[in-house]
Amino acid sequence: MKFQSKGVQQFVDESVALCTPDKVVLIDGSEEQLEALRAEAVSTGEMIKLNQELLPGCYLHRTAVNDVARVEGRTFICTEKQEDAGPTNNWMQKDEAYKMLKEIYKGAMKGRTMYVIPYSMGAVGSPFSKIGIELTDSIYVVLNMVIMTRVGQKVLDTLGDSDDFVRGLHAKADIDEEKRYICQFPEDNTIMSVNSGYGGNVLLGKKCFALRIASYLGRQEGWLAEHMLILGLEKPNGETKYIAAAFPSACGKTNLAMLIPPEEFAKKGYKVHTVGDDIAWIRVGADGRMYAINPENGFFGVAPGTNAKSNPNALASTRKNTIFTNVVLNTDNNTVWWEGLDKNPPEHAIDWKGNPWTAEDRANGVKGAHPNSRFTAPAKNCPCISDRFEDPQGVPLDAIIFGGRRAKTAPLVYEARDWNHGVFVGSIMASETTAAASGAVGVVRRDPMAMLPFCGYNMGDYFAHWIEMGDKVTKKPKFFNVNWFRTDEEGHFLWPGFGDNMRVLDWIIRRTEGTADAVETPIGYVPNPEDINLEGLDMTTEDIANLLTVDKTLWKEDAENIEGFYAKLGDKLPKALRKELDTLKANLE
Ligand code: OXD
Ligand code: MN
Repeated sequence: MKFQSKGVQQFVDESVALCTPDKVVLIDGSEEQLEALRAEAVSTGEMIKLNQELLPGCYLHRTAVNDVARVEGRTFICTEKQEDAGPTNNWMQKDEAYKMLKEIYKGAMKGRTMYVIPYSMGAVGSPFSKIGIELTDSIYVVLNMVIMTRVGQKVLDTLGDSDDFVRGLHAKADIDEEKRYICQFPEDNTIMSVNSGYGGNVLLGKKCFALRIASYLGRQEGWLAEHMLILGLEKPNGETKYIAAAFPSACGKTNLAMLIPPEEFAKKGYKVHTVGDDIAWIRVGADGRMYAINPENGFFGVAPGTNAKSNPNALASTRKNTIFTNVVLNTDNNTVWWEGLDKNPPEHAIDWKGNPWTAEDRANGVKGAHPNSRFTAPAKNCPCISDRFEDPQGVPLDAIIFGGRRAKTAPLVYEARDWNHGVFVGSIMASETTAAASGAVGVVRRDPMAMLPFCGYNMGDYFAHWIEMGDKVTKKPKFFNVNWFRTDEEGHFLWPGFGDNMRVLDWIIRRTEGTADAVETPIGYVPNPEDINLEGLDMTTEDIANLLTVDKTLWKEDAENIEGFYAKLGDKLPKALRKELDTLKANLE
């Protein structure tokens, strides 16, 4: 196999010598080649072809039972010095990591085929875009990458003889948990993933490249790679404002990105357009504004809970050319099902482990789909995909939102005073553990900018990079924090969420335009209850007032917790953030 780029040639040759596959196949992106791979995966049982009338182009895959989620404990940032990975990442010295990994990869593809996937994160040729080469022995990975990224010969043509690409080597090996490693080498533009076949660990364009490697590249090159959705909010006058928003995993990013406005808003002409649901690459434009692209080409969404009410746009996205992972197979009509899809679980079914799933299992509370089961759906399937989804220049941001899951502390929404305060608000993002997760309830986990598992370098340097970006962004977006998860004394949610989140987005946009009011509190600007449009919602301004309170005692506790988190960063903590924390404390006195 011959490549124009010497770097690609060397990477492929060395990886073939190490993994010794029987065959090497270049993925050219042609439908013919992909169709042959789908047929092969079906013949070996790696994928199940679903009902082609009801779900055209759709397939089901089941992972190994020990391999169902990203594994943060086995994810490493491998650098020369530990300080460069920082206190929030697992670290391995990079030469030692290469040595250890090479032993595991040795001969790992014997009897298998190695697929060479040239892919672009971002529209091919966009100035924001970056190229990767993933080598994998999994057809499932190939077919998912084809949905999630732009794949094929056109990418190699764009790369030409350049060596500027990210190397990704994935081998399933024995799916051995003890030898599972997801290693990023940001200093070498390299990713090595072994002994897993699950999405986030093996679709190397996503978390490994578009966040961990890209965040490092962004710092070198003066841009930002963020764990953010991007949406366009169209107003009745036809103008569209763009918002990027960061939330920890499992806080409803995909739902917010595809929000359907409540009837009263829809009637007036408000619409939401999805640009991205998970990752944003952000650069500063010549006009001093921030511009964002979604580097992905599809959605790797959580299936359970997705339904015609919670997210009709996501559901519609999965009705064709989609790969389902670890959901229920309905054997009566060869379609799929998951908990929370509807109230009619299939009578005859196979669960995500491949076992019969019976009425008795259901009565005993045995779940049919894995809670982290997924759909991989092409972005262009989404009924509300933005017409600027492919815009090579990105979309200009008017607001950046941070959010988390807090029962009491954070109000429904508040606005930061300025850029540095906004960065501070992002840096103190946190979620509380819920009863649904194992372990103690109400424990605060700090997840700055939702990047805790995804920042490819020292978190203190990352904060400093954000602060420094403020000098370049002369036309600054405004920063906000939202919390859809505030509860009453009995633990009931106080805010309906979903489509009604539009009411908060509306206030946010009006704040960026200077047409909505707010009051100053110790933590920032909070709306007056009457500033939130409640038309058509069965809530009083008093209910809203309850959602907007800022309890100084709780915030003092939180400030102590932030202090503890910041202490971990040592001298790397930017002075500007130290100052913001001191201001918060003073405001609370
Ligand atoms: C994801 C995550 O899968 O953040 O997007 O965990
Ligand atoms: Mn995510």
